[in-house]
Amino acid sequence: PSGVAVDFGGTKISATRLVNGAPQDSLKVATDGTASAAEQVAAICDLLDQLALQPQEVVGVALAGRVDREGCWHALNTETLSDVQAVPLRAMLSERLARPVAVQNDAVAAAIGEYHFGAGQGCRDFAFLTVSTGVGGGLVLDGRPVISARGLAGHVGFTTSTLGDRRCGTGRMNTVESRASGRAIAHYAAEMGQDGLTAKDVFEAHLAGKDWASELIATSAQAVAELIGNLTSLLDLDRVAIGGSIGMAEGYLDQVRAHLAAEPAIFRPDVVPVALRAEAAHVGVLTLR
Ligand code: ADP
Ligand code: BMX
Repeated sequence: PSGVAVDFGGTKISATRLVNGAPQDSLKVATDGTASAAEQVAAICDLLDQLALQPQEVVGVALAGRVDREGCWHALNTETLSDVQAVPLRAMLSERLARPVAVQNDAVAAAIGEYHFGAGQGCRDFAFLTVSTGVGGGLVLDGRPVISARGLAGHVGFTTSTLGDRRCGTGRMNTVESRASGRAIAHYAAEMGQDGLTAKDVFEAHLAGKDWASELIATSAQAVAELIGNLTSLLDLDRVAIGGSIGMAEGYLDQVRAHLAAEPAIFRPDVVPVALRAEAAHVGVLTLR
């Protein structure tokens, strides 16, 4: 696909111009989770302005949070985005940019991108999981993306985990996200007395051989493996691709596979790395339209 795509995550917002799937210009800024809805929309427009849209250029925006059938954007985890509720993003962007704009959840978009151009090619029942600020998911079943009217379908990070012991920022108890996400890793690190660290810092400490950090990363990977077993039981997946900065970090996928190996064979799909890396959601949101 070609066009300009935005990927609005809980930690960073990226914008890329793709020409026949190849990234050309690229920009990235940090997300301000406490900014007002108007400021979040302004941040998206600012990146698009910097990329100087051509008159006929296609635009797509993938975002953390659910996107409903009307193109309205709502955060589920309000610790990640505190002021994003019922933001009529598709209408606002279409008017401002004077063209139709595709708007979709980031993990759903990435699932579509991977299914057509990446690690999901050639399979029928596919899931993409992102282990990043949150734990997101997108499903392609029998070759069709699963997209619901309220935009909640695919939010597999909000199913529960046997490893859970607290609430996540949606208010739901014991979710996979509450245990496995970047926010969760930072939370449990602070609880262990390692204050002010990001999940990236914890991951680096793990790679440097710190046991407390390795324990947190292993628990995250175990929760993700349990999630994959649960999803396979429910949906009979052929393959699961894992992305996000934690999901793509060194050795993480192997840890997920190692935990999954404890499951009976029928609950073990192929688990593979995201092929389009950080471009998966960009590619997917431009494939949607
Ligand atoms: P977003 O959630 O904005 O889509 P990412 O996929 O980069 O963005 O995920 C952000 C989370 O990943 C944060 O918790 C951050 O601390 C963590 N992170 C970023 N880079 C790395 C890395 N190289 N290794 C491990 N964790 C990382
Ligand atoms: C959360 C949720 C999902 C999102 C996922 C990954 C919010 C703000 N986000 O589960 O909609 O797809 O995180 O998002 O409710 P990321 O921020 O980790 O990229």
